[in-house]
Amino acid sequence: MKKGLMVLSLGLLAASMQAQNPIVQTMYTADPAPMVSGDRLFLYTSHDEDASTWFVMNDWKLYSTTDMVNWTDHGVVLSLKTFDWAKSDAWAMQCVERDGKYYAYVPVTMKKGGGAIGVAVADSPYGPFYDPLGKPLVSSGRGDIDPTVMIDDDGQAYLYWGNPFCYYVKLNEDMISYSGDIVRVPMTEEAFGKREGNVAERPTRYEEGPWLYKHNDWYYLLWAGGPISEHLGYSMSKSPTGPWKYAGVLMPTEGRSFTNHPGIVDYKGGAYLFYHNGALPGGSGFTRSVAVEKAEFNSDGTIKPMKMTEGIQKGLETLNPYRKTEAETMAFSEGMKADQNEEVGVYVNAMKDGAYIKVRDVDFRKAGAAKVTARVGTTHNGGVTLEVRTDSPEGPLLATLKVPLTGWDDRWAVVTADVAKVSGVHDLYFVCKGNKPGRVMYFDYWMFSPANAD
Ligand code: FUB
Repeated sequence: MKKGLMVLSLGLLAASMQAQNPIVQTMYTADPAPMVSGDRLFLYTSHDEDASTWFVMNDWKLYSTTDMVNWTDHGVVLSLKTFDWAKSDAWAMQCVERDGKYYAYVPVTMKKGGGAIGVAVADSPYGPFYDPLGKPLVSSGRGDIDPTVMIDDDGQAYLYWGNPFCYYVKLNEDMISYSGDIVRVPMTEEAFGKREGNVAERPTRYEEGPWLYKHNDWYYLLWAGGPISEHLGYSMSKSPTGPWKYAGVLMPTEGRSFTNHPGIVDYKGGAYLFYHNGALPGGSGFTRSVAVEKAEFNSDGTIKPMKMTEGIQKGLETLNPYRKTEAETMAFSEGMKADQNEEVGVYVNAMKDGAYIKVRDVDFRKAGAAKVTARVGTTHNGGVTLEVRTDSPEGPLLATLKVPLTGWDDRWAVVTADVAKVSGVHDLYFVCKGNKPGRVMYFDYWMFSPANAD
């Protein structure tokens, strides 16, 4: 599989130096589903295949951060193959933690036809996930997509989903079964607002993509609203089962994708709204990208409306360069494509001369670094280098690593170079240089050694 080497002309990416959105530039991602576990924010996403002109979606990806600006790609953690009975349409999922186990709720189209929601379980957020039921959790035949799960403070878990109607059911403590009837949420204007235009079967703004969330003493149901192109709207209640009261537009329609999809989470004292758009080069309603904004609340519990921006500008912590860091940990990149294999897991490919990775807020401390080491490879015989620079892709040169011919990306070399004087906190750029056409090089990890102890 060499999907990572296909189409996607990232060469056109004229990114502002401040851009943090979209969060992922190395492939197309959609339907963000954040989850906090321990001190890490995990972000599950669906995955639009390159050059798609329909929803061509076969697997789900995982990213994570501890600083809200540098994100690590953990690769594919679930796929249609996880579910024997699933055929296609790996759409919007959500994963929640309960008692040290991780439950991923996914919508798919079944081999026998029709949509359904499955559940997979893992002992770690990174997987491996397995299907404990061997069949769908929900298959009502009534628009079973976009599951969202929230476990309330009293331990009761709720599963909401649906398009064009919104449903919920109470999950049992095992999280893989439910009790009671499936309830259709009353689709009233009071609950979801009045839709513009006259659409008999969709009188309210609710379209799809519900996200159930509790913040202080309010329950929130965020959703993608119509008419298409979608905006994000939300409803509030004092109970997880409603009655819901329409609370307004959270994010108006924008961003070159006719769908949007909310996911909101509290993390390290802030609240963050994740969504998607078509912001990458080649981006569209079928080649989408996830993004994030900081959410702010009014004193009455309502959420301040948001526009799509360049993203979070201030990181929550610095990054230690004296620990091994994966090349797929980045704040932004240009001309890079992610892939994964058995030899090294996830890695990145430089698809053009000058392709770079930006890593934010790297703290070299007072004494600085002596050497930098990286695991790299190329199929070119000579002339390929990995430049390490600070502050911009053309900024001060810290080191130049020669990239030897290794063969294909199942063969790698660990290379080391001396580092110029540097101290304090800098944004770091790994710039891939090589003039021959095609994939310039591939890059797995990097690490500095300190000049002296501080
Ligand atoms: O990604 C496929 C579908 O598009 C999702 O299930 C919807 O929420 C919309 O984002």
